[in-house]
Amino acid sequence: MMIHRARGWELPETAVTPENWVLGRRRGLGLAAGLIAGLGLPAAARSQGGAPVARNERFTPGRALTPEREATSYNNYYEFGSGKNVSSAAGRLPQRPWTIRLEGLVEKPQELDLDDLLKRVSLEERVLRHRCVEAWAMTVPWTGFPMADLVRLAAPTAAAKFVVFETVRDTAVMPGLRQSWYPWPYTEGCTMAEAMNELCFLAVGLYGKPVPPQNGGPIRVLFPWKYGFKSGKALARIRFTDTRPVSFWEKLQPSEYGFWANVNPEVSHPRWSQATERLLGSNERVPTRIYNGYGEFVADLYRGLDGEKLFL
Ligand SMILES: Nc1nc2c(c(=O)[nH]1)N[C@H]1C(S)=C(S)[C@@H](COP(=O)(O)O)O[C@H]1N2
Ligand SMILES: [Mo]
Repeated sequence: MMIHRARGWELPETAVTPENWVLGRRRGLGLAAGLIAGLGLPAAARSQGGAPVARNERFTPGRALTPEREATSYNNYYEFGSGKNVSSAAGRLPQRPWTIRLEGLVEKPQELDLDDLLKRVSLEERVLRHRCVEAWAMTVPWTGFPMADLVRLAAPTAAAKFVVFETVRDTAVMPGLRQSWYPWPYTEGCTMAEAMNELCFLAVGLYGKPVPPQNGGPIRVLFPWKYGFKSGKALARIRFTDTRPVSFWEKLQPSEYGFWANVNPEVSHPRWSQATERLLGSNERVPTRIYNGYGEFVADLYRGLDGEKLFL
């Protein structure tokens, strides 16, 4: 029997107003239609039960949307520099044609054209909270599809235990790649169970438009319950392996960044308290929640892993 428990983010919160909800929803649906038109998908793929791209209401954000301008102008993207103002530099990254390679321990290694891939999945919109380890946060509407759908396309073998997400390495437009002390390409990873979790999402749209390059266009992964650095941008390769990958930040600074990186207000980063977070576009600080408030969906993934550094 299902017993309804209040989810973390259903607790009263100052930022929520009915206006935000109504506006956000209408705008989301309207612009999502634009996104699909913009991606050039066939008409058949556009209508799903009447709505162009329906918002999945299972992941209620419990917070006001971050203004689009803030979310798209305050970014972390080290390939384009270590500052937050990378949108014009990232704008030089070509978004099409784009291919993603599925490789490693899979039955069907393949190189997928992104637009072909988008014809084979069904898109939905999700408003998700994002929490950077630097203690800022945003709440934005993404369009995309569950990572589990891509895993099924790749058909990993029984030996696959981990998934590795690799960002494109485009030396022509990414000046950061010349900084040879960084372990390029930007690489992140998760367990198979995490990749199959319904919250793990591949985003191709943001605010109903293609994901802007600075936010990880044309396609990025999202782990909304983990610190933002896990959510790699501009994915070129997705690899299935039996070995736990060492990711970009973990290679650079293993005392500060680990493999799991689940959000936890009670486990401080060596340089930042994680107790609260600043909402982009406002002066407000709000309490941070364990698993970024998504514990109901993901806490089970970590049962029996008590010896692991789950929050680093
Ligand atoms: N390829 C790549 N992906 C990346 C990063 C990066 O530097 N390069 N930064 C990460 C960090 S630290 C955060 S907080 C988020 C920021 O996403 P946003 O700019 O869309 O807010 O992207 C993550 N993904
Ligand atoms: Mo971050």
